[in-house]
Amino acid sequence: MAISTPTPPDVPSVEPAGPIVATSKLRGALAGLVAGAMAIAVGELVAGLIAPTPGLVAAVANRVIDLAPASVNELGKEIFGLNQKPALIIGTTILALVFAAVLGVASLRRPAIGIAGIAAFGLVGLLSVADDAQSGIGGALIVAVPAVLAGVAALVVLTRIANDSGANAISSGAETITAASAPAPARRSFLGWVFAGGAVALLGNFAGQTFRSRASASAARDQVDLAGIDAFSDINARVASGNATEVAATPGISPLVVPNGDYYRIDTALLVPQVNPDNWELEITGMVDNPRTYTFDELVERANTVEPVTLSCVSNEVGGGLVGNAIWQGVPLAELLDEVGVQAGATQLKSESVDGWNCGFPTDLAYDGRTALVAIAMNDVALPIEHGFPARLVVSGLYGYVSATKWLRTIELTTLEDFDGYWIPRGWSKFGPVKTQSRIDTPRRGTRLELGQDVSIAGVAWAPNLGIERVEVQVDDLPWVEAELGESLGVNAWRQWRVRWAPTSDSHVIRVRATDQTGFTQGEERQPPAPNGASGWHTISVRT
Ligand SMILES: Nc1nc2c(c(=O)[nH]1)N[C@H]1C(S)=C(S)[C@@H](COP(=O)(O)O)O[C@H]1N2
Ligand SMILES: [Mo]
Repeated sequence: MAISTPTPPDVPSVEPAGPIVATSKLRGALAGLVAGAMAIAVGELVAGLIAPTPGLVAAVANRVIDLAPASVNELGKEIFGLNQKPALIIGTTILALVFAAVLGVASLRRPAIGIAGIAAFGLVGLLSVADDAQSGIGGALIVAVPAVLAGVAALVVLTRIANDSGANAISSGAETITAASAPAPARRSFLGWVFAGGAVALLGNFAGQTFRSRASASAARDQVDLAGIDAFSDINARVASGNATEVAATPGISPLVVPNGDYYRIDTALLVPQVNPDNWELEITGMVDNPRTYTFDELVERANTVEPVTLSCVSNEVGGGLVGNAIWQGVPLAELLDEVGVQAGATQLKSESVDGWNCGFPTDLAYDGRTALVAIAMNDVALPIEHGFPARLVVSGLYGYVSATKWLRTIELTTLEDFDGYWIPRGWSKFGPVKTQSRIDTPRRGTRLELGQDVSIAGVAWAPNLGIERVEVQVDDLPWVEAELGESLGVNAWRQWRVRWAPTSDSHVIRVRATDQTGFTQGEERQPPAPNGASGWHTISVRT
């Protein structure tokens, strides 16, 4: 029976000539460091995908907390306060990476040591994850096995490259002619691999965290219980009766209340902020007598105001879709402001999101009787994450860019002079009252109709905080005709409208204008969205 040699083919058969010099130790350490980072990152990535299963480091840190004597945990809490857990995770990560770097150095001569070390490291992680209340042995295997494989692969590849470039460096010292040119590319390619590996590890880690926070925010959102609030039943009855009207039934007309999934979305967030309300508070600060914070649960408990409000984006073109009516539930802003005691001279209410976006509007407007809410729900459910979960501002009659901060974190009372919101230096007006507007939803522009066909011209009109009084339609040069209006949900909500008409020639131009309850009628003159909102009559052409 033939017995194969015990030396695996990937072990370098020749050890580097001479003593391992300091630079090659450094290479070994870097190789180990990157391999360790790769293992952790792959674990994070996989665990993030199957969250709430913890990653390897967090699981180990949790076990340390579980196993440490109470006195040690008390001391940790004293030193790090609420940051005890993050501090422990950072500490565990550093220890693991140092361990990996040492393994890397050892692996230069004996790769088996590195492989065994990473496997041991993975086993500790596996047992810790398996022990976690949020996981089990299945989740632990799913996290730990790919992590160990990735770590071992990275270690084997990198130590081999490190040894090759080390060998080059040494031989080049001995040679005389090629010495100058030989080592540089090898060293550079090793460092190239280290950087690439490090970058991949960072990216994997970041992706894992992103998946995890997404899971935790949506899990928290699913648990929000709005059942205690019965103010909905009243408004829902009004919406139902509004939806039952003939105007609302016009094919192609915008709904009286836009479903959350169809609601326009505008923000600067590349990645939607994923906020777990357990780690969140609303802070009201600045020129107030008693600055304080509110937890999400406090806000939910006090969210007894339910109001339909039509929000609009200042960059909405005439006839555009960046506008929508929804039913918002929240706590009146004025109520919270009274609790903190706004000081005289605090002329601007600044608000900021968890991701640093901000805006501001005159403080007076929170007190002039309009609907102004710290909203926690939209159309009967907790705010959708992309619409600001856990809380946002909704202020009737102001464009979103000056008022409607999503993922709200801070309200700060300041002065109009002392602060300009995000969009102000970017060319938009400091003040953003919504312009009274109307839109033709149907027929669509360019539609082919039949001569004499019974056509419903229909759409929506809005003048939030003022209310729509009248909508009129003009076809070609005929007199303006007053439209039939759908149900009113109050001055803040858009109003559906309809006119019945029959085409009489091969082409027609249709335009609409609204009059609000101050008596103002939209003018014909077209203004672009910048700097303070588009104006003009929405006008379409149709053919037969
Ligand atoms: N945090 C944050 N909130 C924000 C914005 C933003 O960029 N970031 N954009 C505002 C703008 S310009 C508008 S029009 C509204 C849009 O709200 P919606 O996406 O829920 O329709 O959100 C406002 N709130
Ligand atoms: Mo906007």
